[in-house]
Amino acid sequence: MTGPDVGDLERARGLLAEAGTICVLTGAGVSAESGVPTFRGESGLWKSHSPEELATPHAFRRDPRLVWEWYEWRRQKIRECRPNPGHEALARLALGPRRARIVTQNVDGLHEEAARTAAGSGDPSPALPLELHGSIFRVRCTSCAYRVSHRHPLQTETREDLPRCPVCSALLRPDVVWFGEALDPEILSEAFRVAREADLCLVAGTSALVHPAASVPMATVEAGGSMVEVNPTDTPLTHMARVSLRGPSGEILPQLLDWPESSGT
Ligand code: BV8
Ligand code: ZN
Repeated sequence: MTGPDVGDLERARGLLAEAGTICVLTGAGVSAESGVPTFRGESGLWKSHSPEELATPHAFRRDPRLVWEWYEWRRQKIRECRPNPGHEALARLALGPRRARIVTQNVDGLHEEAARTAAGSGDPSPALPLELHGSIFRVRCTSCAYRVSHRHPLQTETREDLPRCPVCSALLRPDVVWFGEALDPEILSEAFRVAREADLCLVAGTSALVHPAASVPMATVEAGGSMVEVNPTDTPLTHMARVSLRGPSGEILPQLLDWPESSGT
């Protein structure tokens, strides 16, 4: 994978340097270099499983054991993954002097881990992402309001193994947003507010196929801002981007963000 065009990198750095506020939208591609499988593309998760079959309320109603088996398989893979230099560069940007918010479609928790590491004993909250699609390491009750962080391994061999709510004993489910489910309205409106107020939307590692997430960067452009994209391939957003940097985000984001002018230092 060759690196981005140097001229494009310079132009992107210039756009970052002059941006007062920055909105970042990330997708599964930002976690690819950490070893977390993406959804689409060559080694994508959807290659062996169709999203309709697993990431829908209907699938869970029909076969909760199969859906939990798939999520626990992903949780197991993600537990072994660490943030990569792309997550770390974004955390430094969001903790730095610039006003930058991270909005993510990812459910893997790697932005949060990078934020806590970058913050050290400081406050990580400016770099904690808005998680549009929830978290694979949180579960919630299918019947009452019970919701809790949940990282340890789950047995999924039989239906009796599946986790149940300690309050009402209904089945617990992964606290992620499935296809056909509404996103959390407060998180979604906050994400669009951040995008509208941003001078620049930095879009990294997303195929921009899933809505309403893929519409977030459009809100920046429609409000008069600009867009910079980081992705090895073209996406439906490429035509709206001032610059589209072709390459892996783990390499490009540090080159783009750890640059004196663009980080505002
Ligand atoms: C809703 C669950 C309404 C958690 C996910 C027709 C047209 C438009 C929309 C629709 C439509 N039909 C149906 C819809 C709506 C549907 C949708 O958008 N479908 C799409 C597929 C057409 N959306 C929904 O259902 C949403 N809800 O609309 O509700 C509603 C309203 C009110 C009341 C009731 C209902 C819910 C969407 C959320 C679905 N949940 N995941 C989980 O299991 O993980 S989506 C899933 O895809 C993930 O969350 C992921 O975040 C998301 C997007 O994928 P990407 O992150 O972009 O990843 P992908 O693999 O696709 O691409 C990776 C990219 O990285 C590629 O571009 C690749 O080139 C790049 N890359 C690879 N390596 C690198 C890299 N980039 C940088 N560096 C690298 N090294
Ligand atoms: Zn309950």
